[in-house]
Amino acid sequence: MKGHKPRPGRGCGYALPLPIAVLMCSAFFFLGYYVSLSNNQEIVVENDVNRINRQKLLENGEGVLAEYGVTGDDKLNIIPFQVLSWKPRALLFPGFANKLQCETIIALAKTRLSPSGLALRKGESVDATKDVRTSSGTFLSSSQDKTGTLRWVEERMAKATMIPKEHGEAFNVLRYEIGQKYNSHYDVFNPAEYGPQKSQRMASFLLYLSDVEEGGETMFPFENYQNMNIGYDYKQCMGLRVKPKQGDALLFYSMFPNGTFDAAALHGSCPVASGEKWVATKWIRDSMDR
Ligand SMILES: O=C(O)CCC(=O)C(=O)O
Repeated sequence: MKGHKPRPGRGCGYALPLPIAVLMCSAFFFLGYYVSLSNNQEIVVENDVNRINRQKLLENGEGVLAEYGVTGDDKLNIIPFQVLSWKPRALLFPGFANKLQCETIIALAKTRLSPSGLALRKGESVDATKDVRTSSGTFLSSSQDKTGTLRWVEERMAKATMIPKEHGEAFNVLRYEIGQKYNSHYDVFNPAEYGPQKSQRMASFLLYLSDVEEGGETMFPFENYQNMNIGYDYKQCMGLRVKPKQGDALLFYSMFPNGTFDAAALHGSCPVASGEKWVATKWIRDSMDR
């Protein structure tokens, strides 16, 4: 019929009074919304269950092995770590080695200690630098250790860094007594100061063999590129400090991936204030040449 006014409540296609139509439309809307939400939740919950189950398997090292290559591993390695800094790139591996392993390495090194040496810059003398590093230490290679402990540590380090163990120098096992320290320095050898180099120490891996009662932290005074313009004297203990704990390991990179030196990798050992500090350092080279 022409001129016929639309009747109220045709919104859902039925001839209903407007309030009931609005009510019903809203009810359908909310029902649809709820159903879609609960479906999504089911998916999320299912993913969570899968993730948690997988996590449990990972923790037990079971049932989650991928196909591996000729040089790969038939087991999982679980090496927890904490990123301590991106500038420099520094990681802590808590509980990397156990007490017995640490004590075995100390016993091996103890009878061979002599005052720690320094690589000298052009024109530097032993006398002028004798206060820079006051610890004693010894170099030990894994072939000198019949217990197999150093070999085990070396292999675990290679896995943690994914740098083949052949890039590592012999372990430098150090003992710091009260008051002994290592002033801040770089592990890389700047050719402008040290002359041409066949390779560089791109990373350093420190395994703490003992706790230290007080002091003895490994320090990074320029962490986050701080303190670089304050006329730092290389002796003061400042910046990021890592407290030695028996069995923990510290890894830091002295070079960027592009092969240039990271100024933030300046580091040293704060003086031991109480107790004794034992640490095994392994310098990792960017090539197998020395
Ligand atoms: O003993 C430390 O914590 C640092 C050792 C160190 O700087 C080094 O061996 O190059």
